[in-house]
Amino acid sequence: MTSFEFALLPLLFLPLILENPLTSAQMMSSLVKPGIFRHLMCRNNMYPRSSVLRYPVSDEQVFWSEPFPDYCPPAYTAPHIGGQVWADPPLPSDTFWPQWNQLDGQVNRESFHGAYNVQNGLPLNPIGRTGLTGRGSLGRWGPNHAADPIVTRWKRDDQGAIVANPTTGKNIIQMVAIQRSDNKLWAIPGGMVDPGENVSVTLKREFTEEALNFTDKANMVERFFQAGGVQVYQGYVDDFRNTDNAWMETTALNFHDEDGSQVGQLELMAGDDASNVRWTDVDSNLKLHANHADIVREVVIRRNAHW
Ligand code: RP5
Repeated sequence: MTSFEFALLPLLFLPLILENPLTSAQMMSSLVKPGIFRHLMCRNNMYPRSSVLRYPVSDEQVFWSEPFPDYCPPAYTAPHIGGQVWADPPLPSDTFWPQWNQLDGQVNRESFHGAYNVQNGLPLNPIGRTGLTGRGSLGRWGPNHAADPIVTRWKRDDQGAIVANPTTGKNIIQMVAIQRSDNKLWAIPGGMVDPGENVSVTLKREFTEEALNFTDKANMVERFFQAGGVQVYQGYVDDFRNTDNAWMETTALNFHDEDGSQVGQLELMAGDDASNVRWTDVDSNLKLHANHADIVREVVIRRNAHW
């Protein structure tokens, strides 16, 4: 084999690299790593839909390994989650004994970041301090598992030609974004995984409920999702609802309509807990809820799109 042929070898594997998900270790390492990543959205602010102020936590005080003797966070669990079927009972309790770090009946209490610590009977946020104990408005103690469908297509002009950015020369990718009713921020149309539910079911359900509301093209949508997505991230979400004892984790998959003939053609309609929905150009100016923009960036890298 000549050195020129040898240099071309990686190209042979390119289709494989593009079609196969990264290993979960690779995916997590690129975004959120306990001991390195410092959450931002769940610190130094008022807890959403409450008058509870989080105890101040500086960048240096996030990790549990850093001594913080004065740390005295308030406890808060939103009254409206009491008695909900999707929520755990309060802790401590004589009758409720969650099985941490494992599948607990139908409820997945495992974290994508390995075993989390449990202190005084309560699970500890694997990233660090948030300035608040309790569950806030999250249903589960420990990880609250969500799924995020990143539905994309290429931006096209009136003639149907793909539009590239003049500076980078790379094609512009568009995603379906919803505006969340709770914080008014644009976001991936994700949602919570029900106990025992397969993530693929959650992904399609959430997208249909939040971005399509009603569609007479249900079969096409079904086929689009069944064709499979590419997993781009699995791990912690820097969600504004996180606390020291309850936090969001997600599995995010990219469903790409390459020729724009499927979901790329559908009329979007906000439903469920979304107040707006639209196709959004994706680039480095993208501002989304939590760390969703970082997750979407993984799609951009995989698709070699403009950023
Ligand atoms: C985010 O909140 C997740 O990434 C997901 O998009 C969403 C799930 O919560 P709900 O939209 O159901 O409130 O942290």
